[in-house]
Amino acid sequence: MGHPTIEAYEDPAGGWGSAKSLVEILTREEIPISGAAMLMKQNKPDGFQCVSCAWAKPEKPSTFEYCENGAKATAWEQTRKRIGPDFFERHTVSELLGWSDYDLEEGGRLTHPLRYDPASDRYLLVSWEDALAEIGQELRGLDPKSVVFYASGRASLETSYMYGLLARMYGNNNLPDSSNMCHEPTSVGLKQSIGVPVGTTVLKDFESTDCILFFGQNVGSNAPRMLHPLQDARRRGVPIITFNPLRERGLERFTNPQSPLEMVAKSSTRISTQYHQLKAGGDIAAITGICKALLAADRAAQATGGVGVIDHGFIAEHTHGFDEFVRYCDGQAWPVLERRSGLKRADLEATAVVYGNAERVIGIYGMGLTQHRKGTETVQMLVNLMLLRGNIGKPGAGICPVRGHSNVQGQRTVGISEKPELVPLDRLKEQYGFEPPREKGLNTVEACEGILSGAVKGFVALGGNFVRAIPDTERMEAAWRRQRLTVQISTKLNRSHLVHGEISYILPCLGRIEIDEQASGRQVVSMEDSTSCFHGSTGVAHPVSDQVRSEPWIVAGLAKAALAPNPRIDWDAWVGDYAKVREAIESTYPAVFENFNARLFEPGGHHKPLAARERRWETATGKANFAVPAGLNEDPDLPPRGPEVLDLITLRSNDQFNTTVYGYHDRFRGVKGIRDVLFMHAADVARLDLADGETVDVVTESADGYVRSVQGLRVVTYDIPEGNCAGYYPELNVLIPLWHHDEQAKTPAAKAIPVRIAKTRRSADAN
Ligand SMILES: Nc1nc2c(c(=O)[nH]1)N[C@H]1C(S)=C(S)[C@@H](COP(=O)(O)OP(=O)(O)OC[C@H]3O[C@@H](n4cnc5c(=O)[nH]c(N)nc54)[C@H](O)[C@@H]3O)O[C@H]1N2
Ligand SMILES: Nc1nc2c(c(=O)[nH]1)N[C@H]1C(S)=C(S)[C@@H](COP(=O)(O)OP(=O)(O)OC[C@H]3O[C@@H](n4cnc5c(=O)[nH]c(N)nc54)[C@H](O)[C@@H]3O)O[C@H]1N2
Ligand SMILES: [Mo]
Repeated sequence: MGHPTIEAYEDPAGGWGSAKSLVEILTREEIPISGAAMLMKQNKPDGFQCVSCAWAKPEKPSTFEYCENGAKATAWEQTRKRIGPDFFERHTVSELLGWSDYDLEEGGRLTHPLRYDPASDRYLLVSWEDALAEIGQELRGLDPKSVVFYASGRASLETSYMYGLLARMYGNNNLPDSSNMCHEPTSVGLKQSIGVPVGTTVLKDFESTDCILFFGQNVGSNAPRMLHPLQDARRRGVPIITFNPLRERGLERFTNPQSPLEMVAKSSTRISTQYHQLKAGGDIAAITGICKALLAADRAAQATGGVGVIDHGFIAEHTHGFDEFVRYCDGQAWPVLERRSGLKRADLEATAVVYGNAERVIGIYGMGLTQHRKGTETVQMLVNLMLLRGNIGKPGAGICPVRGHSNVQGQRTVGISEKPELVPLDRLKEQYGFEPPREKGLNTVEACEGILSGAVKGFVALGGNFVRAIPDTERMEAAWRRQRLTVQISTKLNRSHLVHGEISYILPCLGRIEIDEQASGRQVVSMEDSTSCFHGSTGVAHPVSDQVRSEPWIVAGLAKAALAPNPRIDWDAWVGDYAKVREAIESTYPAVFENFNARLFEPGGHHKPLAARERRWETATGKANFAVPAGLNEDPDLPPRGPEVLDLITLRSNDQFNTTVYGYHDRFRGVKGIRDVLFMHAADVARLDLADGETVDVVTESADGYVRSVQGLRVVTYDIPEGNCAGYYPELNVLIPLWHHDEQAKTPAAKAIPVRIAKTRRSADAN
């Protein structure tokens, strides 16, 4: 990782830095530059869908329809490096527990099915036949209610549909997915407010929007391809107003690395026209202020005989709860809004002026809104603002949650949900002739609670790195080991393999980039992007080993091993031809997947119907609902806190995909060679008698009796609001108490965790 350096980065997002970073990773993963031709197939109609983020893919892809981080994801999956049984001859599991996330995955692709052997403390080679037989036998021996089927949002629609069916035929709805840690407040909040659990914006809306509000999403690192429509919008003069505690480079300036002209001229586009560095958890207060300013402007306009600033026609015809919402806004005092948001009244009024003058506004957001104790209310507060001027259900406008994993939204669409009411269970019953379980299943937080209490005894994971992604690492790891059975379907080694149950398997699978040959020939799969658009995907690279299996093959294998045969499901036929799975999906969801096989490769994909886009409101009131928050605090935590308690934000660097750490270079934030850092405001550094570069320990402020601490973080003085600090996920997950989650959606609140900071005591003092 080299010598750690911290220095301000002056270049725009994209640009030459991005090109250089790409060459570095292709070289490190030993991918010959000719192999980089693979990248030309990324997000193309005849190629594969990128395995990185879920951002929409355009109808007319450019030659290089990938970004720096998408290319890194490809290089990471297609690395020449391998982890086979010989790797475990050299390393015991206990030894590997001391390795970093980076070192574990950097070992390469998993090539063989493995079973944990307690006698030697190693994973040993096992045949697929024996693996599936023992897992099946164990699953049959466990109470179905005690087993969890997790999914990390990468697996295809086909695999996900089969996986959901496996869980339900086995006997539970315990189907949490990464969405539970991510955009669940979107699913819950938008459904209540506007009747759809997903965003209403499509790529085309970016072409005609005339204002963009951007809350809590780090586009330059986490959805870089979105910088293209943002840049286009800016060129048309569209204002972009950003609310983010940190000054993220992608939200400031962008050079398109795929434009020779911009690269040579070193020109860049200014992205945000206003940048408001609010306090973590200050969004409810900030948006309340904007709404308050709009309502005031509206009254003033009406008093002078004008038509007003808010869309009274839309509100009367389409919404419910407006009067109560107005009373709420009127009841909030400016000084309180200023204190809680950390912004000035003038900033919020300035936003209101721009917003009020625009006809078609898009409201974009990410984890900065959802990962809070009041994440759902915060999302709904943004919807309230959109509703004031009818910005839902018209071209060029809409709400735009930026989803995480490339098929996380799609997994929910085809039945990976712990909420039985979201799945057409009667239809499944009719189609497959079994009685689907009707009681609610476990979401991520409840699964963790079940593991802590001992109620959960078996855990099957379709991808991901659950143990590392969840809060309360120390408590959870200890409890995790008490499980009877853990099964991980994975491409790369990670900590969730090392912290394992009594009986534990690693089942290696093909990645989406690889060619998938089955009985009927070469298979294609499908996914849904952030804008509810379905795309087909075709693998192009050779499988990493002849011992890896496709995800549908593995899920079918588990189903055949664990379930009694069902004459209406021929798992082998599905595996032989995924088109048959798509037919089954269409039959379960006829309205959403009409003509699925025929439309799979339509240029630009095809959209699923969304009632809210047509201003049909599938809510309890039949209208779009204004939702009044219970208070201004996104994080109503502990009783009075002293000034020494800071709010910690955990976030991603530019060199990682979730728990997958590609490297130690967070270029835009100027941090190289180190991840153990704590970004702090200079005034807090001084007030706490610390110094830049000094090493500190961080302890969570919690009244539940557990001590959660991280030692040895390096202080980096940074442009972040006073009272906030920030550091990297997943290293800091140990600091997040499990109870620190959104009340409604139960999403772990990974932003604004109350912590205390102190100088690291040298080991001599500590003894
Ligand atoms: N390269 C890459 N791409 C990714 C991922 C990755 O790890 N790497 N992860 C994928 C996944 S699963 C997801 S969910 C997305 C995540 O993408 P993001 O939603 O961008 O997630 P974070 O990195 O957590 O960053 C959240 C942003 O919110 C800001 N923020 C923090 N607290 C607050 C707050 O209280 N209010 C406001 N307004 N802003 C706040 C932070 O400063 C940061 O800029 O990206 C996806 N794409
Ligand atoms: N503190 C804190 N915690 C967070 C967050 C945060 O912002 N802060 N963000 C949360 C969010 S938004 C999310 S989405 C979760 C992410 O949680 P997860 O989705 O569980 O984690 P990932 O890191 O994406 O999983 C990486 C692993 O997936 C496996 N994998 C990769 N590709 C494939 C594939 O094609 N098939 C299969 N079967 N396996 C594959 C590899 O083995 C790899 O090691 O973390 C959450 N945790
Ligand atoms: Mo996510």
